[in-house]
Amino acid sequence: MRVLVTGGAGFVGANLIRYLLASAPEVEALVNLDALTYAGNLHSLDEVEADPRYAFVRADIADRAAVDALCREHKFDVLINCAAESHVDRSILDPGVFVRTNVLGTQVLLEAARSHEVPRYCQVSTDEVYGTLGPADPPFTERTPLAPNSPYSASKAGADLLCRSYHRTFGLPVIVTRCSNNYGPYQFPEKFIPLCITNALEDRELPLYGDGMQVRDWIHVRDHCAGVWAAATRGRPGEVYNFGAGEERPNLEIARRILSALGKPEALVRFVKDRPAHDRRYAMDAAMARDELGWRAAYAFDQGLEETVAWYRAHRPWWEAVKSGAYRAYYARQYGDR
Ligand code: NAD
Ligand code: TDX
Repeated sequence: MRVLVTGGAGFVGANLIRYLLASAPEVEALVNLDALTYAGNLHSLDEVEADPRYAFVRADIADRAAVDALCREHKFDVLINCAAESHVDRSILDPGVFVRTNVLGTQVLLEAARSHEVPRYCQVSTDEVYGTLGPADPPFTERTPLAPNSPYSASKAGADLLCRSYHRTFGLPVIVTRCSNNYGPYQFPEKFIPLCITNALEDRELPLYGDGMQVRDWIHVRDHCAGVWAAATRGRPGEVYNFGAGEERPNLEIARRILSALGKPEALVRFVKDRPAHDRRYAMDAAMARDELGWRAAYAFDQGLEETVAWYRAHRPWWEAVKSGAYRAYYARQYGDR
């Protein structure tokens, strides 16, 4: 299979590429298209760079000519779109770039898949499109109405609806996956778990929004990647598949566990001003993925968090270069900076 992964220098994309090259022998060629925004870090792919099946192309998913040329050249069997602006807090500061990449960029990819007759298109989406849950509500299913609350989740919902329309209108074989919060190696330390781990390692405070009792359904990124590949290759076109591990935890509990795992004092927890429109709780019903794709999460949260803490401990150069901005100097040398 010839596979295009967009956003492969990001957290989910880099883990997906590593997962496919290690565990999917059917993948004969894999192209990673990434614009290398602040969130793209090619060092996350250092170990696969020399793999003859792998190639990197720096391009923007909203650049129709670049995407077209790539699809024409490679005749992909599967296109998996992981490229996105992904951080809720940034979407509150600057919503425009989220609409451009997440909505327009997705439309460019869908159009390219249509004109080059790519047989499978998989859109990697998120639980955030469903909005927020109360403490006693049942988890989100694929039939829960979309009710996004941030510019980020609204732009992802817009992309999901474009996917639906390309399936309905043009018969494009599109599959949408929606996953809960991921954690694991190579996650940018602006996100909650790596922020807590790296701050704790530096003896800095852990900022908890509001009362710290917001709940997320945490899943290891490798379980997400296995689900994306199962859906991309075996999912029913036109369908949506939810992924989640059923591991609901309040943020405060996670911060405390990280401090305890690293032998740091609880006094490092600092309550700060809440995020506007902060979703209180996410939880996913993944029964459809289990029944149709035979998928289930393999990681228990306690084990996964322990491994993740150990990974950040052992990979200090990776996250220090991100936090200091030194990773950008690498691109300046290789590609000319932006
Ligand atoms: P990320 O921010 O770590 O990575 C995004 C990648 O996309 C970066 O490499 C960046 O350079 C690239 N990119 C951004 N704009 C681009 C553009 N215009 N053209 C080409 N490349 C561009 O994000 P992530 O956490 O890896 O998330 C990837 C996808 O997975 C997103 O769509 C997100 O909604 C979804 N998702 C993530 C999580 C999670 O917890 N991280 C959970 C569920 C769903
Ligand atoms: O400094 C912080 N303090 C804090 O309390 C940060 C960065 C976050 N938080 C809270 C907000 C959330 O309740 O932690 C929780 C997790 O926050 P994020 O890591 O920003 O994730 P979230 O907003 O839940 O969205 C994530 O999951 C779904 C990803 O960023 C999305 O890309 C994905 O779609």
